[in-house]
Amino acid sequence: MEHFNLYIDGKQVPAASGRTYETEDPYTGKPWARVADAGGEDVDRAVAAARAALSGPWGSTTPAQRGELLRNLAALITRDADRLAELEVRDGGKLMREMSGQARGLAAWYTYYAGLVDKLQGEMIPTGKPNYLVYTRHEPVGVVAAITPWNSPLLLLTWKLAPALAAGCTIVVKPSDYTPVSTLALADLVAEAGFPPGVFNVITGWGPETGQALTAHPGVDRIAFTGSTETGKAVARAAAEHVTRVSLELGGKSAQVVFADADLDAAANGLIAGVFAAAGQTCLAGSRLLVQDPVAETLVAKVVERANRIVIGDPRDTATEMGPLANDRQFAKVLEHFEAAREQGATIACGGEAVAGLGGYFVRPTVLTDLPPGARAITEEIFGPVLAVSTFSSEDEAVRLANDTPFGLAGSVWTKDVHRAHRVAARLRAGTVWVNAYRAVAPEVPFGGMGLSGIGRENGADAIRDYTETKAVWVELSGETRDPFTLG
Ligand code: TXE
Repeated sequence: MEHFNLYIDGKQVPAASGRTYETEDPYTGKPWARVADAGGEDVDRAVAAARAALSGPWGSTTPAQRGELLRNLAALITRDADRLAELEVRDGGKLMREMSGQARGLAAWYTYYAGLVDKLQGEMIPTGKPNYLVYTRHEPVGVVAAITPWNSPLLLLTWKLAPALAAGCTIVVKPSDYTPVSTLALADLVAEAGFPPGVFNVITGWGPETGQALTAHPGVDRIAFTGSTETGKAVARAAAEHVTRVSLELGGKSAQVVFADADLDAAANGLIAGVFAAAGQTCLAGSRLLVQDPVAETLVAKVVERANRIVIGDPRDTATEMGPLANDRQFAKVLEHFEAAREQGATIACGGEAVAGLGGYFVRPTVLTDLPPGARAITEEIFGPVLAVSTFSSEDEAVRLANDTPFGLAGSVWTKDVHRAHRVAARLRAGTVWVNAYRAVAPEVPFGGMGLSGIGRENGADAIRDYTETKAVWVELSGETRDPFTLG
């Protein structure tokens, strides 16, 4: 059993209460690490350290210096990518073949924001008042509370951390209770990169206790959350108390819309990537297939054939294509959805059951057809390897079905008709639409959702501004005294 402390003000420290809890390896279903269980006192300490760092040496770093620190961090992440990936696989059951690439890919976010940091310029604003010089400054918003989920802990943290550090903020992270360890390992690299103590702090513990205490803390200036829609609402309510700025990256029920003229082999591959990669445990999972009638049978047959060949097993084995679900709760939730689909009269084209004999939290890749409208598999985020199939006859019907959800995170259009591709991409109510592709993300490209999928966009050039406050400075030029009872 390995032991991990909190990381506050540049030091590893136990929880003030001395409490700890165990995290499980979802492949074995057995505990492998013991981590500190932070309480209110620890949250106070971490927020105080982050506040103090704002007015320490970090507060007076130049953009170029912050850029250099971010580049140092990128290099260290690349150096230690295998170890970071190993920790994520151990804690969350994700595939080594995906996570080693993902861990290496993180560096691109830090170098991208390192390149942007000295372009964060204010502007001089010409107004109708000639006796004023007016300009804006983009100042760091302050202390950022980052709450992250278990499905891609370091990637989803990086989407917050890289722009926040570039902007000059300090951070307190509360990783998911299920997968805290890789974030603690990152803290060592942040220190080694040369960021001063207090700039990056990690508190581990349970959502409704540690997470709630952090989001409700009056010393937090900005909350960046990724997780479920229900918890996102609780976070938004906590943020409202102190009118704290908040971004929410929440769930999804994204549709992959396949027209009859599409390359069906490419579409089948995109469907597999969209819903079976990471065992469907991604916010952007393409969990609904909307397929045009004439090709429905052929396409479903292709997906089922490939789904039945997916290699399930040890996530550390590079031959494995699908590992276990990340935790016992997720396992129970997916099995419950299999039952619901059966009760609602779905045809289980493949899967629909746990994998016997492997231990851990394994389920089979599942394709559901003949679902009645409004079936739970069509409306609810399952967060597992479950594809719900519906058919359509016209473009209008496809768009109506795709948008018939309160979520709006992502979606795709598969067609060879360039006119239709752009037309439908414009009509889908989602923050990301892929055309003849799925599951591509990049530091330069904004990502986020509409409706119940969230508020705000991560990534892209604007994300750095999202961690600043814009200040307008008015400088009176004439030196004369004005009438105090007129505005402007
Ligand atoms: O998520 P939670 P859970 C969805 C997915 C999954 C479901 C439940 O459908 O089945 O959510 O997963 C912290 N105040 N997604 O329960 O609760 C918690 O400790 C402050 C989609 O793991 O949203 C963790 O760090 N924080 C998703 C983080 O919130 C609180 C990714 C997310 O946990 C808190 C994960 C509170 N009151 C799950 N309660 C996506 N969009 O990618 C919990 N937390």
